Amino acid sequence: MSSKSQLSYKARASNHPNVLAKKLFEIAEAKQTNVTVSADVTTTKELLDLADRLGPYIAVIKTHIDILSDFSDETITGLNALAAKHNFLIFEDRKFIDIGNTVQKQYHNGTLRISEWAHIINCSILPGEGIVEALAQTASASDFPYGPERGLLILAEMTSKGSLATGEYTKKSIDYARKYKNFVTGFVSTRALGDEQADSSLATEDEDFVVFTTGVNLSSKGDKLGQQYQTPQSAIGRGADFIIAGRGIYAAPDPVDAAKQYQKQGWEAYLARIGGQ
Ligand code: S5P
Repeated sequence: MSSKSQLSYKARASNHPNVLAKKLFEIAEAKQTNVTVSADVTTTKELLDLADRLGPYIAVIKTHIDILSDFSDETITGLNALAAKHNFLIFEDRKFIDIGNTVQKQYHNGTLRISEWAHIINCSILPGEGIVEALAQTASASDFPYGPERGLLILAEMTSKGSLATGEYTKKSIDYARKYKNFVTGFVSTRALGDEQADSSLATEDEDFVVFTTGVNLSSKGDKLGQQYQTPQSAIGRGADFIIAGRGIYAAPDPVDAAKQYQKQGWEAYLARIGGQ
């Protein structure tokens, strides 16, 4: 586990050099939640309704904006308003995976205009270093107004059975995170990755990447399509700073009750990890 995992969110926020990481830890501390809800619903109404009802209990909402059947300006305006109302961040789980020139257009332009509204995005590093460089470049362009409020998570591992995001791929994820740490806020992974010392010459002492762990579910071990689940306790014990739950929350009989339960368990596991500081 990373040496920073034992510190409180408050301590990690205090002088974190990555603006978005600092914001994430501040929100977690203020709202006492490390829950990200994966709102994988298919209409704007369902998405905004979930965001409003679950808003008080979550730190981040994760979207797959391209699964909405009715995406429009209203989707963006509505999400932005709810993010401000409830103090959560928006993570578009677009998993960019292409050459630099293409991902810049996918991130910044097109129908979805992701860079305008998503605080956090993620990418696979299968194409190599250029994808990280390209996304970082877009976010730091002098005519890009949201610069410091944007961050990237590198998809360093996956939860699905037979995932090939392992070994050398995961190590390179750490190298690129270190190389572009102004823009790379952290990882989507099943555990903290900092200790792997992929290329230790790139590491710095103040390094503190944020770990988002998906595949969190309290009542299921997996689905019929290869998804594999762990509990909030297990994820946080392995170094997750934020737990991502989808169907465990939005498909529960009462999503608000479920969100509260994940919040409670996630927070207790975090307190146990930091030893009641
Ligand atoms: O390795 C991964 C990475 C991600 S981002 N495994 C995943 O399941 N995800 C995403 O997390 C996936 O796309 C989905 O949106 C969510 C998991 O949903 P659940 O309903 O299985 O909790």
